Amino acid sequence: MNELVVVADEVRTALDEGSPVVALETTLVAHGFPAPEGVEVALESDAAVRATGAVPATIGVLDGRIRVGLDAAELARFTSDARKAGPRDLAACAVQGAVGATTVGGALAVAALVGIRFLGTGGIGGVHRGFPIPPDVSADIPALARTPALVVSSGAKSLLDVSATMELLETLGVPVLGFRTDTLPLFYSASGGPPVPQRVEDATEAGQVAAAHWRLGGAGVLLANPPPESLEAEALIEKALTQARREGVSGQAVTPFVLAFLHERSGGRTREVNRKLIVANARLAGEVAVAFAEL
Ligand code: PSU
Ligand code: MN
Repeated sequence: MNELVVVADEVRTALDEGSPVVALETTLVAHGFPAPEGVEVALESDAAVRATGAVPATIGVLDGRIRVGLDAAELARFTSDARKAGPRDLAACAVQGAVGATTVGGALAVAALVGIRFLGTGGIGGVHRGFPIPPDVSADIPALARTPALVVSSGAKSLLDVSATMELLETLGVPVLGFRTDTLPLFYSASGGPPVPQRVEDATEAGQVAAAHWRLGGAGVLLANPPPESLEAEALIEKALTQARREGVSGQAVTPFVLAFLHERSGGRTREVNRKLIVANARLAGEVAVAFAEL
């Protein structure tokens, strides 16, 4: 295989046997939470995937290699000074020996390479609000459009233009499945989002739709899972975005800036909800991976 990519033994064995595997990204570890909470969230997600019977495969760049499957000591290296690694950044991170914390898009690019079909995260990136100049559309979206994998998230992060993100997903032919919901969850809150085109009632049905989509030549599928606990954060999000603009924060730095602002100004409440929904999404990704393997 590709010597740039190192797959942990446990993950390799599971893939060879056709056993369920769930990819997890590392941007939320490095940039989504203040240390050491990112690593704690990663370990909780890892455990949640294992509890379903699937094998977790956390993806990041370390020591010149794209690594698939990371242990606790390796996860601890994804500190806030890690590079944020989207699809465009993987190669340079590897060549330059930088620690690369993968986004959903970055992790999907690796998943496609090694044949992983499921990924859990908090909220995917999407179209940023107000169509800024230059426009800011997360690489998560085109990665979803081209990768045959199902991503479980609590919708798109609500700091985005969520309706525009839904429209773009439709344009790119990405099915959005509401998990026991008719509307797209808004990351921190379960309600108030745009309608989803399809609703599924359980992990098996989600696995069946994904399998059918792939048999029809389709690629990414988004399974939108409402957060286990809801929080109204819109007023704070607007403040955070204003502050980001005032400070000239742009590009890859916007999402971590806004999340950190919200975590601080909400007295840690957004952090708590964010943490719980990430773990819940990892668990659901495991359940769908297991159901898919049994189809
Ligand atoms: N979900 C979270 N916290 C995060 C992310 C997702 O709960 O920090 C990360 C993911 O890695 C996602 C990225 O790919 O945010 C999107 O960043 P951007 O909008 O810059 O593409
Ligand atoms: Mn961006």
